[in-house]
Amino acid sequence: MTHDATILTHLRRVADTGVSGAALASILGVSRAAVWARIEELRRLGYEIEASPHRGYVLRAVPDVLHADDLLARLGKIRIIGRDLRVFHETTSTNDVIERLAIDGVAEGILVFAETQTAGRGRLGRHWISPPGLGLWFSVLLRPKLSPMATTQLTVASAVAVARAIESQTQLKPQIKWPNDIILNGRKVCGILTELSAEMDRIRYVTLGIGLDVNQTRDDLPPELLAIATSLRIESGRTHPRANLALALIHELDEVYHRVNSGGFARISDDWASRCNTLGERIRVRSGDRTIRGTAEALDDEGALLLRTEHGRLERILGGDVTIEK
Ligand code: BT5
Repeated sequence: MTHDATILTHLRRVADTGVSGAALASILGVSRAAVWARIEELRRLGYEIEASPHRGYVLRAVPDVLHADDLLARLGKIRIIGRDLRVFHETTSTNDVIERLAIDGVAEGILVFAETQTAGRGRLGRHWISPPGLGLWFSVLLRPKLSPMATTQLTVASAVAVARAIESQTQLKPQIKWPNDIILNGRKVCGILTELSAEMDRIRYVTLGIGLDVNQTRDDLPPELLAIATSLRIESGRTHPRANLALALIHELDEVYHRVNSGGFARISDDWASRCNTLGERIRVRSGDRTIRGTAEALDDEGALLLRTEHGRLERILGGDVTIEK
């Protein structure tokens, strides 16, 4: 654990009682002046740390920033996702950063957050709007033991994980629109971008990118998103500490990833079905330059959508843009 994370962990533990500079210095094995310098740095990041002659240091408020060491220190037990974690102030796209780490041979499970992205992307090169400090824009490196055909399982499982985390942290009830949207009140609050590097029968790595709109107000949304997008704040009427959400997301993602890797996709897909707003509906799917209409019947064991066409044929769809037809 880094010095900052150790200091924050102790400040949280002692709460109002406070901890002296001398005690922190002895815990860290550094001088009191060195402790003071770290406290100053944490204050600069927005942590409100009071210093009183009687009680020592007391943590009064934490800022809504993502601090890699603090997140790691608070994470607790995980299997793979969250083994390592980095936070960028700004990057092009967190998927780009993960790709570079993957090519360098970094082990799976590392997460990269960015406070803002200058070239955040959706599928088919679409732009993903990622304003500073208002959302969770992050990617995870995965090296799953799946066939390339089963990558859709990861998107579906991640959507379930995101929905579970939103529900536990906000009490909102998100729905999932196949394959990669999380919806609140008919508007998109989160998108998932799964990018694959594979050989014929083997996945080299998967970059799982997730964008969750957290604390935007309607005024923060650009005009082109007003009708289609929302945020947790808009839907719940309050702001949400992003660090808590990030920790819940990591735990849920780690859990579903373990299940997918150990052949437990069927259980996840049951949960998916109960949260899905697409199943049973008449839908239109655009996939490449093809548009198919029919009723969304089920998900198969690779995560593909089974669509019953007007002619009674069952089509298996691996990806595309879904519109629900009224
Ligand atoms: C997605 O694409 O929904 C996948 C989005 C993945 C974003 C994450 S952020 C971290 C990581 N790094 C990246 O560069 N990307 C991932 P798609 O289904 O193609 O939807 C894209 C469409 O969503 C756009 O064309 C807009 O209409 C809309 N959109 C853009 N920004 C949005 C936002 N912040 N919230 C809701 N909708 C948005």
